[in-house]
Amino acid sequence: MLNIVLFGPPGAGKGTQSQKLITHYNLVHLSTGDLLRAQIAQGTELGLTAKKLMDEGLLVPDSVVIGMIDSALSTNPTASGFIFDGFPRTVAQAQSLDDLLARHEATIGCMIALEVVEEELVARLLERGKTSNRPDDQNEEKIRRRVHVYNTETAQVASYYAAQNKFHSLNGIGEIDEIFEQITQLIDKAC
Ligand code: B4P
Repeated sequence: MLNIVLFGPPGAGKGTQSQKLITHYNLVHLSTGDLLRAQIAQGTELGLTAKKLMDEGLLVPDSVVIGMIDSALSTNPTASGFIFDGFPRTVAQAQSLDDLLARHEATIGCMIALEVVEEELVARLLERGKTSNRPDDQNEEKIRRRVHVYNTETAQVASYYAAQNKFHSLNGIGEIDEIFEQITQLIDKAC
C-alpha cells in the first residue's frame, strides 16, 4: 500500500498535483478541503459549521476532519493507497492518522512538501478566486490569514514526519508537469 501526504501552504499545488498522482499510481485522493466543500454543498450541519470557519481562512476542528478521514478510509477497503491532500494540518491530526492507518495495518510512506513563497501563493489563489466561487480565494486578507494559519499551526506537522525520516520537500514554483516529474522521482526513490 502506498500512502502519501502531500503538504504545503494553501495554493502550493497540492490539489493540482494530487489529480495527476492518483492517475499515475492508482491511488484514492482524500482532500479534506473537498470533503468539507461537499458537506457545504449538501447543506449538512457539519457543512454549515465548517463554512463559517473556512470562509474566514481558519481551520475546522480536528475532530471533524479526523472523523471524515476515518469514514473515508473505511469506505475504501480495497484501495491500493491514498494521497492525503490538505490533511494532516495539525500534529493532533497527524497522530490520529497514524492511529487510523494502524487499524488498517498500514502506515504513511512519506510526506512531500511543496515550497512556494507567500507572494506567489497570494497571486495564484486570487487568480483561482476569479472562477472558483470559493469565498476563501476572493479576498487577499483572507488568503494571507490562511498562509498565517499554515505558518503558525500547520508547518510544525513537517517535524512530526521528519522525526520518522519521512519528510521530503521540493520547489513548488515552475511548470506543473516538471514539478509532477520531480514528485514521482521522489516517490519512486523514497516512499
Ligand atoms: P484546501 O481545500 O486544502 O485548499 P488549499 O490549501 O487552498 O488548496 P490547494 O493547495 O490544494 O490548491 P492548489 O495549490 O492545488 O483547504 C481549504 C480550507 O478547508 C482551509 O483553509 C481550512 O479552512 C479547511 N480545511 C481543509 N482541510 C483541513 C484540515 N485538515 N484541518 C482543518 N481545516 C481544514 O491550487 C492553487 C492554484 O494554484 C490553482 O489555481 C492552480 O491552478 C494553481 N497552481 C498549482 N500549481 C501551480 C504551478 N506550478 N504554477 C502556477 N500555478 C499553479
